[in-house]
Amino acid sequence: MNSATVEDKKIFCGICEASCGLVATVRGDEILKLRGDPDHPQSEGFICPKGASFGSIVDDPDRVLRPLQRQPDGTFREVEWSTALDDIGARLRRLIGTHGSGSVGVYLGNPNAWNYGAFLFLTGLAAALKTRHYYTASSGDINNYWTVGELLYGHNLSNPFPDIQHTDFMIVLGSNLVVTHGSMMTVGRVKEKLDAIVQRGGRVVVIDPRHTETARQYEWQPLKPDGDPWLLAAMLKTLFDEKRVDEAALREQTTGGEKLPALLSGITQERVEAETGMRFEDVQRLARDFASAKRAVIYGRCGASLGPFSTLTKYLIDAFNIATGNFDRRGGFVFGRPMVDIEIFTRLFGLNGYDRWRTRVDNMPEVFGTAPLASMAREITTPGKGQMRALIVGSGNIATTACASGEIGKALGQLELLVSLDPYVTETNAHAHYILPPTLWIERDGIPIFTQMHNAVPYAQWVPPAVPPRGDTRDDWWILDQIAKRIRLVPAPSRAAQWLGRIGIRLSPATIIDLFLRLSREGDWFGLRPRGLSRKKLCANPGGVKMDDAPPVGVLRKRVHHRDRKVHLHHALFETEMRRMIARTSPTNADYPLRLVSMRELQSQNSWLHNSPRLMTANRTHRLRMHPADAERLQIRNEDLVTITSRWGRISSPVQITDEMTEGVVALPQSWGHRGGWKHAVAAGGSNYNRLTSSAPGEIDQPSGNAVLNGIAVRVERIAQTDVVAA
Ligand SMILES: Nc1nc2c(c(=O)[nH]1)N[C@H]1C(S)=C(S)[C@@H](COP(=O)(O)OP(=O)(O)OC[C@H]3O[C@@H](n4cnc5c(=O)[nH]c(N)nc54)[C@H](O)[C@@H]3O)O[C@H]1N2
Ligand SMILES: Nc1nc2c(c(=O)[nH]1)N[C@H]1C(S)=C(S)[C@@H](COP(=O)(O)OP(=O)(O)OC[C@H]3O[C@@H](n4cnc5c(=O)[nH]c(N)nc54)[C@H](O)[C@@H]3O)O[C@H]1N2
Ligand code: SF4
Ligand SMILES: [Mo]
Repeated sequence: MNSATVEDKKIFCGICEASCGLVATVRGDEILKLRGDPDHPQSEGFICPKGASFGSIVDDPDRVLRPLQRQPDGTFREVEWSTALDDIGARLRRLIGTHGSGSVGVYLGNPNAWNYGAFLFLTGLAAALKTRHYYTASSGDINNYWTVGELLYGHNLSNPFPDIQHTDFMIVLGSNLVVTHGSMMTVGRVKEKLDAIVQRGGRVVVIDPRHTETARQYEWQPLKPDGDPWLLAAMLKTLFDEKRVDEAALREQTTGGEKLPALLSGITQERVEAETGMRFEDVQRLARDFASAKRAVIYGRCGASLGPFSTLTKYLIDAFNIATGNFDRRGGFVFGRPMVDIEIFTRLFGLNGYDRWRTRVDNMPEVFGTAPLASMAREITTPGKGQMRALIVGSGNIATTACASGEIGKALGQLELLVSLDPYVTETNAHAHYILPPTLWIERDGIPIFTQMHNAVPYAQWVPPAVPPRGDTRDDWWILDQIAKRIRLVPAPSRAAQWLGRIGIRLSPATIIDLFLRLSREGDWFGLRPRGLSRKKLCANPGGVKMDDAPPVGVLRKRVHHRDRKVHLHHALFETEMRRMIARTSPTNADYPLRLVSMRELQSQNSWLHNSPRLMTANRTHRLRMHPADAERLQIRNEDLVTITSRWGRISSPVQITDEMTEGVVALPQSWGHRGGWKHAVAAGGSNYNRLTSSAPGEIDQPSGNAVLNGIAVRVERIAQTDVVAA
């Protein structure tokens, strides 16, 4: 019996971007309950099943609690930290000595994007190694944001987002907000916020090929996969043709706005109808309704970000919001009010940028200092100077989540050294030489450093750990620092910090971020602004401190980084993309007549919560969703087993016939079909969606290298149980 007292600790959830405020009821190291914190400035008591079940991950019997070393027979053996780290250090020193530090790669996966220490030290390590092999989960979904941010506003991280609390008309393009709680826009209680738009007489229009949980709540406009840039271009062209654009806004806020009509000149009614599946008059009506709403905004996410023209699509979303006079205005498309001025600091260290160099094998442009994951397998397998020979994975399951996942899986097996920081033996790190076990977010302190940039309600928060670390786990940043020390590097992006480190002054991530916080616009400037923020002040109020009721407006001149303080709308790159889009022929034909799209589920978080029996309940199975008319044509009945074949791969799945699909489109939850030591996840079965996707340079978004994971042309065929394709 645990004799410690029962305590409530205020923290925030580190699973998804919503960063909900939680109350953890703990007794010593035991997690008794996790519930929403009713007093949290943004999430106001909300919690989803993932957050509430996180205790089952922390105390998962399959969780790795000590460093694991792979043995010649492929099994893993527990070793001491010093044994693992010393051997990793020795191997890295040998590799660097022979092939240079550019032969070492780093991957920043989704969970560590929310882990400030890991984020800082993975970025710092890549910088100190001076390697071009820095890959992130962003090339699976937000490289197009980073690209447009740099080109339009002068910084990859510049990301205007909807002022959802004050808008009268919101178009949700390819996002299932009530399930996912969004991305690149942090809104607590998003469903209530959307409901409130309708309650105050406004409209929410969800544009999606699937009649999703979100579409069912509001107005649904079906769209063909990849129809987004066509729809946006046609809407914008309508407004230009009818002189409904806000000329004054374009003139005052941008340069290059006058070139938009020429960019859109190749958009024809016939193509728009063919590409979107919408009637042209409906496209025009939507544009006019939007333009006549007092305050309106388009928000686009994964459905609009994982297609072949995702940078062009993101550009058109921003251009549309700006041209309709909704940019930097209340209820429109606004900048956030961050507690830490990350944009300014990353700029000071020269981290932001676009196309400053190209990747070795595929000649893809660098985005925010990173190379696209699509190129990783070829960078491992193609010999020559700069070939990647070692990889440190900081929270990633890329053998499942990356495009052409089968290719990645094989290439990882060729690495001379693969080190994975991960709480599980996954299908990715089954190839690893070492698996190093990290603490999880509830066991370490936290500051929502990434999502604070686009909070619908600006607030600041820094929380202590709720429970002590399990087993012999260590913080990701500590592990990275230990590896760096053994190769005589300081994981820091600036030369000054690297120099300080070399003379023995190595700052912890908490000290670095506190320094940034105190020197930010909201900071206390070391006492000069007594009401400003510091780590100490925030830790004394772990439930979070509200900074304002809404994001600021009228701040464009302070927030755009270009010297002229204007949004740069004209870039030749968008003209090239527009031509490429117009020249594209349909990927479907008689062999591949259907389009496959991904699907997120309420009880999954990408690939990594599938080992929780609380979340992966017995009634959950992996199923391909198909429209009744398609099923009838293909003579498929509910629960029949089928193969799904694309130009790049084949997997199998049972079918669920449902009229939530549109005809011609099938949907399958991504990131199932596990292998490795997470037994419950493996037992759940399912197949790996991304076997059907491609990493070929011509098959990904050209400007940003972002993967194409939606709208895959496939055929579906009924099979017998004996023909099941392995995950
Ligand atoms: N088909 C298809 N594929 C997709 C997508 C899609 O929509 N469709 N979405 C893409 C998107 S948006 C994303 S973001 C990527 C995500 O893909 P990844 O970056 O691979 O991320 P996850 O699957 O979330 O988890 C990665 C690993 O992190 C580990 N982990 C969890 N917490 C921690 C921690 O605190 N520290 C460490 N070191 N490890 C931890 C987990 O055990 C897991 O193995 O997938 C992409 N893949
Ligand atoms: N429960 C849960 N929450 C999550 C995650 C999770 O795995 N589970 N993952 C987190 C991550 S990493 C991210 S990035 C966010 C993503 O958050 P969302 O962007 O909301 O993610 P999805 O559910 O993939 O939504 C994409 C939608 O686009 C539709 N779609 C597919 N193709 C097209 C197209 O060509 N055009 C249009 N207009 N729509 C299309 C799909 O049917 C789907 O409904 O969610 C985060 N939150
Ligand atoms: S919505 Fe996201 S942040 Fe909120 S409780 Fe669920 S997983 Fe955690
Ligand atoms: Mo993501």
